[in-house]
Amino acid sequence: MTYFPGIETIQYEGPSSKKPLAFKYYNPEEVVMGKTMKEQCRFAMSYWHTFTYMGSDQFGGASMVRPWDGSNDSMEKAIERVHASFEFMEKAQIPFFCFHDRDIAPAGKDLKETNERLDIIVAVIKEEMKRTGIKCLWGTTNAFSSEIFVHGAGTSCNATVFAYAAAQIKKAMEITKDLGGENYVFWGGREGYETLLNTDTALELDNFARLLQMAVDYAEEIGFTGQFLIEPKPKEPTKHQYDFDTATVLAFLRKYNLADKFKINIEANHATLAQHTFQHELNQARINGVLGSVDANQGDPLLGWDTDQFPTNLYDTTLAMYEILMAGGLTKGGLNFDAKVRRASVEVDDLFLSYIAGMDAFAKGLKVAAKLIEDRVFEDFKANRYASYQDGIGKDIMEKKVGFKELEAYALANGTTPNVSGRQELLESILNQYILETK
Ligand code: XUL
Ligand code: CO
Repeated sequence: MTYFPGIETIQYEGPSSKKPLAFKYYNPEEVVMGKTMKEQCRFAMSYWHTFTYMGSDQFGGASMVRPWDGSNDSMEKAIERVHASFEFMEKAQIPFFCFHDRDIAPAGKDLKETNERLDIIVAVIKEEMKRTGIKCLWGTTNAFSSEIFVHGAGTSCNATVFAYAAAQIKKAMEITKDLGGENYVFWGGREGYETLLNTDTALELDNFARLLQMAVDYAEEIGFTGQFLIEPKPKEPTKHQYDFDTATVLAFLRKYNLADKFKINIEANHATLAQHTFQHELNQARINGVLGSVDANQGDPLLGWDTDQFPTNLYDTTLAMYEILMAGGLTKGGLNFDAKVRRASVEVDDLFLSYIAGMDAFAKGLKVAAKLIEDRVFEDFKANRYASYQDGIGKDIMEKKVGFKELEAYALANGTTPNVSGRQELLESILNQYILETK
């Protein structure tokens, strides 16, 4: 049985290839900065957008008919999806996948049946992982779609819903461990509020921290060694999400003594919803030592919501890979395409074409970023820009040898030296040159 007849494994053909179903820049075995592109990029497929999304949007229902969704039995359909998804990943050369519990198996009549269904599907996934060598980058819980989470999950005003969310996370952690998942993600789907008129933010945040501490304790108990990640997002579905951005999440983790247990999963479209650039969020995670993983996608500057488009903007992929390489690489993380084809891209091969577009854009970004770093383009410029802290009064400031009184005496005696140009436009044109010239 094949779900993608006529599509062979996607091969690297190089930048001059005109074949749509071929990689132009992603050459898995090519070495860039000491590792193969496959090792550097650690691409992952998002199970939900790729195998459960049918093209619906805020204004209309499904627009796609998928060959693996033929059965009327929801469990049979779930099993077919597993087979289709592994055939897809094999053919698209995607080495990892990410999933929510509810993506892989339909909910049953109660939690017990739901968990039994998960066990059945996990067994099928494990067989396919063994057959193909494809791995699990991360698992997570969908504690936002069900109507029981109208007030949130860990931040619900309803303690029985808190308990249910905890039970769901417990099971999702167990199956993620069973599948060898390298990380476990918390995206606070409805952990936020619509109005402060009915919300006890102090209690909700304390409870959210309690939930995360329980996850940490349970991981220790069952020997789950994957990295915990929090995925910030400022809004949507709630008006204000508690995990607004990296800086907010860091302040939260530090307040509740969870900072050494969690890293951040940065999503490009979430960064821009927070009025940051993708690079800003990656940079803040990097300088704080918490860059865990990446949800690779892009938003649309003219739309105010999370459009989850496949990433094709080379400036963004270059500057993202720059931050990632400067952080020492992805280590346990990966580039998960938390992205979906457009509603009108209704054909099955659009899935391949969109992943190829994203993988090529990041592969090119990786090569450009590596060259920029090798040539120390920004590093040397920055070293020179901040040189005044290398000696004299600057060095005294850095070494905490002076306070206000000494600095006042210095300013009275010396004034300031003239400022020199920040050369922004020069640097932007050098970046263009590297993007255009890097082969
Ligand atoms: C939602 C989002 C999620 C998380 C996992 O915007 O990005 O799919 O990545 O729950
Ligand atoms: Co995401």
